[in-house]
Amino acid sequence: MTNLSKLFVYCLAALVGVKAEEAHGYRVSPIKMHYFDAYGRAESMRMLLEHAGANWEDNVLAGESFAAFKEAGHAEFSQLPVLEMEGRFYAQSTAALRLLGNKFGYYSADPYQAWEIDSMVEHALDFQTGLWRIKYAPNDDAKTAARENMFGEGAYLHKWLRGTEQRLVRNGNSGHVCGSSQTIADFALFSAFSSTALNNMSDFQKDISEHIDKYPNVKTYVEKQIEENAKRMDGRKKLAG
Ligand SMILES: N[C@@H](CCC(=O)N[C@@H](CS)C(=O)NCC(=O)O)C(=O)O
Repeated sequence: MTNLSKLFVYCLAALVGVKAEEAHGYRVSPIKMHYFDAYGRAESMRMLLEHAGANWEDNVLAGESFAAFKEAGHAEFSQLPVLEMEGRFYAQSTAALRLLGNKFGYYSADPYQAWEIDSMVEHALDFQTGLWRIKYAPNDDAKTAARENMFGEGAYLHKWLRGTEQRLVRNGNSGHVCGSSQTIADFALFSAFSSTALNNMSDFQKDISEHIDKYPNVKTYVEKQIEENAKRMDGRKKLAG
């Protein structure tokens, strides 16, 4: 075979390959996480995508780029995060996390198991909402009151950690909070710890980490999840929260 014929055969094979890949959906654009430069409401999804080995990337928005993103109609409720996948834009972080869970095998078709998972996702969000109330309090008095509600004697943090501990015990302290494998509940729960207690740039690190030792199952869970999410933990940008 001459060099020219070899080149022709090579090009033909490459073209057929590309067409086959397109037909089977392999050559799709990366999944995009559109969010601000923060862990916030996007971190559980980023952890899932990294754990799944998905082809994904961050698109960090702020000011003008956020305005342009909204102007383009990509943020259905004018807020972030927005997950972009296969040409569609998905708002509402919990619903988008569940979508990823379904797509990548971190959710359950069983309604009772799904409740176990969803209830922990909400539990994790309650915790983060309490912290955001402190962080974004409109004035010093409101901040002090929100801090007291969260970290005061017998306040919400203690209820929250106790509830987390009990659920982990009920699940057999398997390193996962629901069942015996990683679910969106783990990404939601661990991302809450990773953004705060494990984050030396967080305003709340000390307030939270000093209490974790009182809950041995929570402590073990966090250690196991650090290993489970090592790829994300090692590779991610350091942010305050
Ligand atoms: N329920 C929504 C809440 C989204 C939300 O509050 N996003 C905030 C950032 S965490 C936001 O976009 N703030 C900017 C704005 O409202 O203009 C979700 O979970 O996605």
